[in-house]
Amino acid sequence: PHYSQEPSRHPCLIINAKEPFNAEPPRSALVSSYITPIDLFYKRNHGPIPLVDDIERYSVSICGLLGNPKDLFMNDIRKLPKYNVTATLQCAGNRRTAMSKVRTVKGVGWDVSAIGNAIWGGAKLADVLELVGIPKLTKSTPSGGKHVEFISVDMCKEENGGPYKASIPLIQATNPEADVLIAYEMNGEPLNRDHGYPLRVVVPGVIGARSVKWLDTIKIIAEESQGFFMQRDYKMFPPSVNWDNIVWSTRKPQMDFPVQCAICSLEDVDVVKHGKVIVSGYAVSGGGRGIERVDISVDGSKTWVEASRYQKTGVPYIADDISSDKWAWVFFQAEVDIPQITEIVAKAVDTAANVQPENVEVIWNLRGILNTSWHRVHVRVGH
Ligand code: MTE
Ligand code: MO
Repeated sequence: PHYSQEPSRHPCLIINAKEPFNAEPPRSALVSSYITPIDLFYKRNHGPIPLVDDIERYSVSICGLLGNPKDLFMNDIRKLPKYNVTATLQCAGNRRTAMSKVRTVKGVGWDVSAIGNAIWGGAKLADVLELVGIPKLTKSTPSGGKHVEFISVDMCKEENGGPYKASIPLIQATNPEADVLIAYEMNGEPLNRDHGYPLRVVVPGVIGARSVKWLDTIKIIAEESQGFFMQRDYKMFPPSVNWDNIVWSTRKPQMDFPVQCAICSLEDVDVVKHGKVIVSGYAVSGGGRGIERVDISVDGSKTWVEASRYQKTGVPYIADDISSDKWAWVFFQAEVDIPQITEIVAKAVDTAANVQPENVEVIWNLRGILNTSWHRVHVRVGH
């Protein structure tokens, strides 16, 4: 693989790995706007960024278990109804660095910013599949338990130089309400190379690993994808499993992400002026579940205050309201009085009353995924 044709990137990004390029914005930049600017959006790659230059000839082949395979060109996709879906993409490895402090885990280290919220523009996968004769999901359509595999053009060492692959169940792919997109725009601009130009999949509410970039093939298959990133990565194992006793086939590929939150207005160890501190950050849950509550403690979790929540500045967020963005994060904010030296803690509750685990130890796993433990920052009052 060669890294001589990488795109240029914003100098603010914190680089966690250079080749393949993996980078995240500083915490404070992450929460400076509800829609994450493209150049500050985290970049998560497993190989060099592909260069698709002949857009006229670029096509996506739809094949596999169907009677009528087809190559779709950009124009075919653009002719379909266009949807703009505001959705938060989160890498399963978000907050991995903190998990690694308990016991070493394998994978690129990330602080709390392997996450971003964008307006994805494109066609619904359900409409694309209809073009090859696969009906949209209704109560009576049997899916036969099939899956839809997305195959890219990038080359990953985990795939022995082959392309990145992932799959989702056909019932999700054909459900218009699931809002799975074949996206060609991000925040109103054509997708850039880092984020999947010319086409990428966006699977809202699901770990970022299933949102395949640089899409080349959509394949209808009988079982879930046998690709590396489905079968030997991005699975959640218990703390007892280590590299000597791991049996990959005992677990399912991770899909929805659990409830998560992080404080982004403060870093370890910030020195703050006496008195009031603004504690702000993001909260999000997978599977389209909204955020019910965010609790903040400044006394080691003895007492809590509830933070205010919003998506649009100045408008209180109401979970499950039609005016709220169902697949998107929620920003929270609270003003607190802090003692001399303290740990500030944030934890979120989603609309299914799912809570975050108190400690990272209890969810430690060897691949370091889904660190959704209570988020803690240490601050000190100075002068
Ligand atoms: N798609 C391809 N083709 N190659 C990749 O390496 N990484 C996945 C996913 N899609 C990846 C991919 C992972 S793990 C994540 S978290 C998201 O893309 C990151 O998307 P972003 O770089 O646009 O933020
Ligand atoms: Mo990821």
